Formats: sequence, structure tokens, C-alpha cells
Amino acid sequence: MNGIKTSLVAAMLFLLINPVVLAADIKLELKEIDWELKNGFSTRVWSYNGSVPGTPIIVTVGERVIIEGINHLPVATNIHWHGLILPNDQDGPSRTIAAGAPFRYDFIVKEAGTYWYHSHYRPVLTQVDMGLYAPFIVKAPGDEKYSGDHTLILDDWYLDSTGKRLPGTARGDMERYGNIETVNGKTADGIPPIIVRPGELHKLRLINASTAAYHTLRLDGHRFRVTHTDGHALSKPYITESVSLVPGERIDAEIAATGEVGQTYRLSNERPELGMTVLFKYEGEAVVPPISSPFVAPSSREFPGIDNKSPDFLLELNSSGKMNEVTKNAMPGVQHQGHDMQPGGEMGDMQWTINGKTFPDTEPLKVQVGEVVKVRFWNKDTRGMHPMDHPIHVHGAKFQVVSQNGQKPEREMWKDTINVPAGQYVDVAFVMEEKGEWMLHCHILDHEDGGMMTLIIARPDK
Ligand SMILES: [Cu+2]
Repeated sequence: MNGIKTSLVAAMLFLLINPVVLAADIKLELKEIDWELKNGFSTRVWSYNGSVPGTPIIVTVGERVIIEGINHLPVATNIHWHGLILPNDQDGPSRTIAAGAPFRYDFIVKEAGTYWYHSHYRPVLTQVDMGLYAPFIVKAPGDEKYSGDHTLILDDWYLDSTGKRLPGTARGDMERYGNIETVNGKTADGIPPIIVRPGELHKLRLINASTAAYHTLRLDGHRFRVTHTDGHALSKPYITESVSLVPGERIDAEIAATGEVGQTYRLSNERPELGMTVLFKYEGEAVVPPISSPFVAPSSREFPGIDNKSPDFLLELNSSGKMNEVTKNAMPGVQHQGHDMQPGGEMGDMQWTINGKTFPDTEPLKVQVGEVVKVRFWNKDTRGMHPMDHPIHVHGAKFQVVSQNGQKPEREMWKDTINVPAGQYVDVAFVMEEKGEWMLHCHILDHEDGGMMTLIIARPDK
């Protein structure tokens, strides 16, 4: 009895001294497994907790997240919390997890939205292509009112008929593209259908984890109401027939269930023959009245006067025909693990540059914490046979898209990854909230590993 009293007192004292913090404890074990993409068809992958995608981390805004784990992979790695604003020393690229080593991350999630986590250890292409990615969902108040809240994480794989990884690329390009496309690690009839009743309102959280492939999705007979881009709640949600996602991008969209009971509708990208199709099956009684949207649009967050500010930095994106060290090292390192995997196509001959240089020789952007910074990404990569778009991703900040090729966007746009089409320029503006060295790079991972990356160095004083 006394023992119980003592431990109760101890517990109360503990609570008095330590304020109660809602904390999510996540355990992650990185390991190599065989993963079934559909019935009877498997491939060797690297995983977080034995699945691809890895264990989804689902938390609420303001929550403290403690992630502990161990790396059982035969290689070093790290984990990047893509899109989250957090202290620099809690983000992947600033700390390496050696093969066999334990790790711990501890941070507070500041903003609701759809994010993801993935390896950022170079060659990043190898690690993400092997399956090291998973959703990171920060729920907002009201999300529980949706009839269904579905995270769909998109990827592609280049495999032979036995599931063995093929070198190179399935398309006649330099980047690594697959011949099999997946939703949540499953392809074709391996993808479970979404069951829908008329009148329901479903939320889709779309994440493009492909290393190079772009995906444009349509849902037969339905339209998307886009509420978030890259985890940012839109001040003006909009309705569209299709949604496009470049590598690294996320879109949250509502689907109003206006179909008919007994019917099935297909959500597919532009290459349904590769297996990226989710069936929406209508079953059961209609919901009357129809579910209305719980989404509350925030007010505008545009930077005042940003249109007229001239860019603080100009980053010219380009390519040239040389090989860099990361690219050279990527292939032997992977072959050593016995996967016969190589980076995409002829990437080994290419160098992808920012202002004529490849990482780590690129010039960093030196900025002050809290100051508004405007950057122009200018894609000069238009030469010859292979003009390339470059989806540019910034760590540690969300940016306002100020203009695209000199035109103000149709509606307010905040993102952490933006496509910069070949020959065009995009102006963005952001504030770094956390000090440290943050990365800025192309999210076509062949290009990132091939040098198209630099640092944003944020200091309290310049
Ligand atoms: Cu690129």
C-alpha cells in the first residue's frame, strides 16, 4: 500500500516538474525485406518497419514527436522530414545514421498538413528508389469529419518479370523511370479499392515519391477540390478535373461522392497500363444530406510588396556532359550490396548545375533568420535533345510562389517544391525560421545526385 502511495506521489511530483506534453513515440527499424507489389510478385526493398511505404507517422498539430530506431541496413542513411519546419539538427541531412547504428529525433510539429519522410543520404536516388519513404501526416481539427481520409503515395519501379531490379531506365531518357507504378507500394490489382457511398466526402492526400516520374491523376466522373498544396492550406481552394504532382509534391483534395451505387470509377495517371489505378466502388445507402466540407480556408499570407522586390538571388539551372564524384560512386556502392542496381540511364555522363557548379561546390545562399528572401530559379536547361524541367525543393521553409515566367499565379500559391519548366523562370519568396544549413535541390533525384543542389545558410545575424 505504502509502495503504491509513494509511486503516486512520485508520479504527481513528476507531472508538477515536467509540464504535460502530448508526445507521439514512434519506433522505426530500417531493414531489407522482400516486398510484394501484387499477389505473387515481390522485389527486394529497403524499408522503414518492413513495409513500403514505411510506417505512416500520423500526429496532430502542436504535438511533440519522438522517433527512435535502428538502422539494420548494410549502408549509412539519414531521414529528411520533407516539408516540416523544425530545428536544423533534427533534420536528416545534418546527421548521418551509420549502418547498424541507433538514432533518435525529437521535435514539435508546427503546421497541419500532408508531409512525408525519406532518406536524404547520397546517392539519394538509390535509397529512395529502394523504398525508403513513408507518409508524415499532421491532422488538422475537422479532418475527422471526412467520410474517409486516404493517403496515396505514388512511386514507380524498374523491374524484370521476376521482380529483379533492372539497371537504367524504362524510358529513353537519362533519368530513372519505372515500368511498374504503385500506390502505397502496390500495383494493379494489388491496390485495394476505396469503398464509397453517395453523398460522402472523401479526403485524398497525394504524395509523389517517384524519383523522376511526374504523375497527372484523374478520377472518372469526379472532380478534385484542392485544399492544400505541399501541406499548405489554401486561402482559395479550387476545383479541377486533374491534379499533377512532380517528384516531392503533395496535394490534398476533396472528392464529393456523386457517383452511383453499383458503379466503379477509376483514379489513374496518364499511364494506367503501368498499374497506377485505384478503384472507387460505390456500395450501400446514400448519405443524406451530403457531407459538407470541414475545410476552413485561412486568410492570405502573401508577403506585402513582394511582387516589386527584385530577387536577392538568381539560381540558373543547367546541365553539362561531365561525370561528378557522387554519380561515379553511386554504382559501385550499390553493386557491392548485390542489387545490380544503377542510377538511371546515362546519368553517369551528366552533371546538373546551379550557376554552373555542382554540389558541394555550388555557392550557398546566405540569409538572415526572419528576413524575407526572394529567389529566382531560371531553368536554362534547354539545349539539344534533352530539355528538362526541374522540380526545386527547399528544406526548412515553405515559399510563396510570387511569379511564373513573370506572371503572377492565378491564385495564392505556397509550396516547398515547385516545377521550373525548361526555358522558364519562377520567383519564390520565403522566410527561414530556423538557423542552420538547409538544402535546396532538384527533386528529380538523378539531378540532385548529379549536383543540382546548394545550401541556404540561415544565421541569426548576417
Ligand atoms: Cu532536375
